[in-house]
Amino acid sequence: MASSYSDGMGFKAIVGVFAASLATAGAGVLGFGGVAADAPLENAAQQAPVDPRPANDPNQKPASPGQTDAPERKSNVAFDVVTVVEGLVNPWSVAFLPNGKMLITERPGRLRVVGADGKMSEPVTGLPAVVAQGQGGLLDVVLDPAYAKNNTIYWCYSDPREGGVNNTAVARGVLVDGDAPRVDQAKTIYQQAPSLKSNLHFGCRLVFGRDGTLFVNQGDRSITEGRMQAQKMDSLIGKIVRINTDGSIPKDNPFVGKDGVRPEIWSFGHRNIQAAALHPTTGELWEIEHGTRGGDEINVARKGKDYGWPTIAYGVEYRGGPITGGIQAQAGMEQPLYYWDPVIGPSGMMFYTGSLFPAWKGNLFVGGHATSDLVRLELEGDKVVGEERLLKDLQPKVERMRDVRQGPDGAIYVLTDSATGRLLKLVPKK
Ligand SMILES: [Ca+2]
Repeated sequence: MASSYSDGMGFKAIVGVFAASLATAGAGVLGFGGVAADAPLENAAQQAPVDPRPANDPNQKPASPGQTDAPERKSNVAFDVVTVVEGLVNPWSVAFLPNGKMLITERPGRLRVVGADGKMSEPVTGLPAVVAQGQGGLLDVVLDPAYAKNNTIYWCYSDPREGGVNNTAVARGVLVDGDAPRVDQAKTIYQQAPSLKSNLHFGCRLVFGRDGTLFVNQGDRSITEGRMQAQKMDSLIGKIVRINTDGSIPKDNPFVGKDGVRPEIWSFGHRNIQAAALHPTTGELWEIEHGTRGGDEINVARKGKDYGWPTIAYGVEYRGGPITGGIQAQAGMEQPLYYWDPVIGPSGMMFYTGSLFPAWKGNLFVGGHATSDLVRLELEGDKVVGEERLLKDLQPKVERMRDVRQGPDGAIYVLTDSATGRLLKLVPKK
């Protein structure tokens, strides 16, 4: 039943069933753990995949060894889970202000300033209206790299357009904190075009490159009309775009000056990106896409490259049946570094660089929205060599993960997605 997941929509009905299947699966995991305790960890780890559920698409084969099903690697790191804030309505993104406070978006359209003590402000005023339907609403929020000087923030959201259509948009503004926090000079700097009538697959994560340009990681809007544009270069659907902070286009974008190609495009053939981060060593953009059923995938989004959607894809349609031509590879199209089958429903990611958890340094953490866990990946260069699932037994209730970030204190912060969502903080066990 968990395979009914379709990235964020209408699966209240399956949550209960999924919790039950987790409980069943838990017994298997514990049994494996018992074996591993007496066996060399490396040997045991090479044998068992981390996710005991059956594959969504048992017929597909990875293009290269290790591209899926990394072995389980238990880190045995002891940590406490602290609730920092509760009572958030479908929180989507958290950003850390230099004064110890935080910004948190709630998908229905509210931006909150939250103190280190968990005290939540009234909604920040001055933001434009959003389409709060389906997967749409107020999504990611990030600070300007020079925030300490300019107090500027950027957010992406689902923008209602005339005629009942909408798109993913990015706006900027100056945050004025206080008893009644507000954003001044709010200005939309980017609109995904064309607008479509859909409440799905808006993406969206914002990531600053080291050169100060802004990557907007988007989706394909789910409907066929959008999906088929992921390979069309006169459309911004299914693309990662790269813009300057005033909305202008960097001169070194890959398609600047090419006839019939939108100059905003950085890379193309993307399905729905809700997780992205800059690699701390290489400075490259990594992103994770909600794939098909059996095809969530990690990519390094490189300049001008084609990531294949919907021509190639791992997995099958959520409604059943093959994707497009049912192929997973084609010359000229990039293979994902890694894919999940069964899917995790990825939302939110970060590379851990802090000092609170030395054993986790360099690991990639990903929010499991469908699996209601925190996925920890061990990397060797751009290869995933081990996987662990944390927070599966979250108390007092199992919750879906929407965002994961490293705080300035080196703790790991996780936003949970529900009508009573929380900001959690993982700290070393006392
Ligand atoms: Ca792909």
